Amino acid sequence: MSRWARNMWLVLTPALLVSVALLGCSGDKDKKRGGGDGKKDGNGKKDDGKDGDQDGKLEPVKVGGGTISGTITLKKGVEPDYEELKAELKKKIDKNTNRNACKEAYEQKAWLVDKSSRGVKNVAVWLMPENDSQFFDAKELAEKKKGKAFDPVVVLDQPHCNFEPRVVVLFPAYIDPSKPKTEDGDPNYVPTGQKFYAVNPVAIKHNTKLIVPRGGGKSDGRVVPESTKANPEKGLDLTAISDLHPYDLSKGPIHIACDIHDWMSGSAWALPHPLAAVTDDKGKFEIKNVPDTGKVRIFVWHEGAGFITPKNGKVIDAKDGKQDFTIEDVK
Ligand SMILES: [Cu+2]
Repeated sequence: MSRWARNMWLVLTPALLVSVALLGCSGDKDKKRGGGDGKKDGNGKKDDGKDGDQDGKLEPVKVGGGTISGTITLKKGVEPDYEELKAELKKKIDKNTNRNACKEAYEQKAWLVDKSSRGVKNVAVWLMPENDSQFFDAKELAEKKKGKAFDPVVVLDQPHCNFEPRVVVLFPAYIDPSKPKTEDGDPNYVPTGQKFYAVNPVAIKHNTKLIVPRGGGKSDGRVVPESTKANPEKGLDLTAISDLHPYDLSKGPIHIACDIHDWMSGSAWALPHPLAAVTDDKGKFEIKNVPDTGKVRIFVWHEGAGFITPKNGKVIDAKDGKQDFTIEDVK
């Protein structure tokens, strides 16, 4: 660099810095004008819609006394490849050192379809408020002021090298209605104290592993001490180990697996409220404490079909208490 160029640079640098600083100021001003401040100064109706969401405000939605129930069925003529599912399972089990103890796991459990009604078992169904900027105020349900809204102890048993239940909906935390967001802008979750125990009643080893989607806690896997449904606290408290909390459910479920038996598979959904259910062996579900008015979104998911509703849910009237869905296709 010549001396002239160096001198010019020395002169220009402060000038450049000043203009960058000025640009920065006006940029900030624009941001404020288009963002949250606009709402307060009455600067037009445009601002209280989408910009409000960008501000990340969370509005509580009251839960109520409504019930939504229904049946999830598999479309007539659509059949999972049961033979292939069984063959895959058998291949994995036969290779395993515990093959004799795990023989009862030969029976596939991914698709449990009732022969006469075609109702599908183990479909997870849950509700969410109409908009992402809202949350169900589940504080009273968590504190059991409104009857038993959820199971404080959920047990994941594995008596035959299979998880029982195979699909669970959990309620590890609710959003604090008095302060829905943390200083960092994340939902302000309050733990419900719900336990999610893995137990192992048999002599063979299982290491129960949770693979948790981003934002829902940490993935972990460890050997389950000998324990039964009757004394689940001797097993593993998976909620505590993985620090489970609600997350963006469009990412899919928490996958439950076992490193020792690679066919073992289960799914868990961690929700910020208990307005959720898993279908029984006739494909039936029931969700209580549904808001008395307004709209909600319903979500339906099966491990062999994925989301039956759109990933963002289907908007329904909260009073529309009957919700049946048909699984049109298998993965
Ligand atoms: Cu296992």
